[in-house]
Amino acid sequence: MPKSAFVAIAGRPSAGKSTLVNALCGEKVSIVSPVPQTTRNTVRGIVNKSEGQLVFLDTPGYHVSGKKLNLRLKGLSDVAFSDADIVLYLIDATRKSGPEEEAVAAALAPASARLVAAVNKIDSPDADPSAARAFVAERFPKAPALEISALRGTGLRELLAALFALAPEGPAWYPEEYYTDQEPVFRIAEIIREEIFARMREELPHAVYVSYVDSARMADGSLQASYDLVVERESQKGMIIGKGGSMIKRIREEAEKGLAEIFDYEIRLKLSVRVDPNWRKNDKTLDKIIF
Ligand SMILES: Nc1nc2c(ncn2[C@@H]2O[C@H](COP(=O)(O)OP(=O)(O)OP(=O)(O)O)[C@@H](O)[C@H]2O)c(=O)[nH]1
Ligand SMILES: [Mg+2]
Repeated sequence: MPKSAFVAIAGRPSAGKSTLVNALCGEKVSIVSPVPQTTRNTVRGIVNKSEGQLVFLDTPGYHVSGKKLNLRLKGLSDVAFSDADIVLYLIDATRKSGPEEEAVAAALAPASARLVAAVNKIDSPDADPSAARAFVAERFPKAPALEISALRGTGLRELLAALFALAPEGPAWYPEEYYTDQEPVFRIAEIIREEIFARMREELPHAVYVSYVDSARMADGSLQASYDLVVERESQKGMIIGKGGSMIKRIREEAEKGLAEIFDYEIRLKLSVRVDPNWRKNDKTLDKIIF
């Protein structure tokens, strides 16, 4: 009998969860950036092996804050941790554990019997894997603990073996050729957002969401897709447009390049910027974009 399991990836912002999902799937499933709190949705990545199927749930980095957006993101992560068959707890070996790491460990305590820990970024000269291991051994003494580099692909085979060892027998949830179940409209918005996260600094990336407007198939088979980059304030609008439109042009061009790697038809983007004051505090907007 083949095995199948939903595996929620848990960890602090920037621990490398999305990098890991992409490495495991061998495809660009979830966007990555050096800015903490990049992931805002539960993004699924599917891995098929001879043992069976693992469906990874990339979650928003666990950040405890009273802000409405953060509470929503934490809520998504909490649901994934409690629903999943297995929790894969990713610890960033380059950062000291502190209150934020303690909060993740506390949230995962109820899942301790179905938890695998992975110490990430062991390739980095700043990594202290033994400190991270000691932290895990104290909180989850019975959990398997591995050392990996999501960036380099080190230790992933052993990690998959540890996950399949915990996975129950069951049929695959998705056809074998699937590596994600995301709709194109969402994936395109995410690739645009990734370019914004790569280029904008400080508060700005967090103040943007990408909203689908419309799209049309052209006679040559390409897709013309329009999206709004929505910011919170007029001043941010200028920053995202850049001098003479240089920044938004760059975002568009780089996103189109990224999309060419994912889709087998050309996607041409039309990007506009609009202001939606304080969208991060607006329940209706959050309902639409956080899922
Ligand atoms: N050196 C090193 N860097 C890594 C590794 N894995 C991820 N990173 C880097 O860590 C940063 C954050 O990676 P992400 O994959 O976006 O992290 P995340 O946990 O998904 O972050 P959020 O979505 O914000 O919670 C990026 O700059 C990655 O390149 C690793 O194994 N080694
Ligand atoms: Mg992420």
